[in-house]
Amino acid sequence: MSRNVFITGASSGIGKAIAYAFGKNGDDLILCARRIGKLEEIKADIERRFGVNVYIFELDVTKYDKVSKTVKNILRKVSKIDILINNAGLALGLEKFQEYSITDMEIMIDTNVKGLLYVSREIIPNMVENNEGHIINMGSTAGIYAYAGAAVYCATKAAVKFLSDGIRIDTIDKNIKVSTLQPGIVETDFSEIRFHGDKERAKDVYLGIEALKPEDIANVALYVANQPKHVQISDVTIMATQQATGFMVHKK
Ligand code: 8X3
Repeated sequence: MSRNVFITGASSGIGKAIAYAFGKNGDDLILCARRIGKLEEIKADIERRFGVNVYIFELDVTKYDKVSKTVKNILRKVSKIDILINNAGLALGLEKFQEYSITDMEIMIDTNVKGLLYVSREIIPNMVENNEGHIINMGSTAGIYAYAGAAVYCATKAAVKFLSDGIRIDTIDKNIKVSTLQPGIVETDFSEIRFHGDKERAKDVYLGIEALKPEDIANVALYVANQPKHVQISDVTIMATQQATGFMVHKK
């Protein structure tokens, strides 16, 4: 049966791959991102390929008022959200903590932590009302293992893991599943964004390693979402074969 799947950060990378995977699976999609132009292209392509309904909304998850209004608007169109995939997130910078840009730190916290909780706080009451739902949060190996130059990014991803666990406890009697996916190195525009558009520096990150692809994470998200009603996958860590821990990578 087709489900309504709400995905944040759906215009590129892992979020976009997840949209395609669930669309192919026959689910209807509610896609949010800041770049509405990209979402328009994705909507047209997914609807044409898979014949599902795709609703798109311009959304900056860091703005609570906008999140609240947009979710109300969405719930007028589709009365029920079955699955929420909190994927929007980013890393900015890779410097020693004592030299870090305060703005970069704040943007990471606003997006990865506050954005996730704003969206969840607005959507979970709908799941509670329906007495079912599934929240899939995008954590990271960075939330398990801290690494140099990434104190704040790692802290935001550790926060994602604990928000998942806390929400799972608070919704235990409502048939709501909560899962955290913790990917390692995935080749997307992640590093280009982290290095403020420095393509050369971004390319170096993926040299000598067969990194994960966004589709690898999307497959896992779909697997997690397609379990029987009584099965809840709480956490999944996904790494490239050449990655042993968060900071231990074997480069050829
Ligand atoms: C992304 C994983 O190792 O590039 O969340 O920080 S890593």
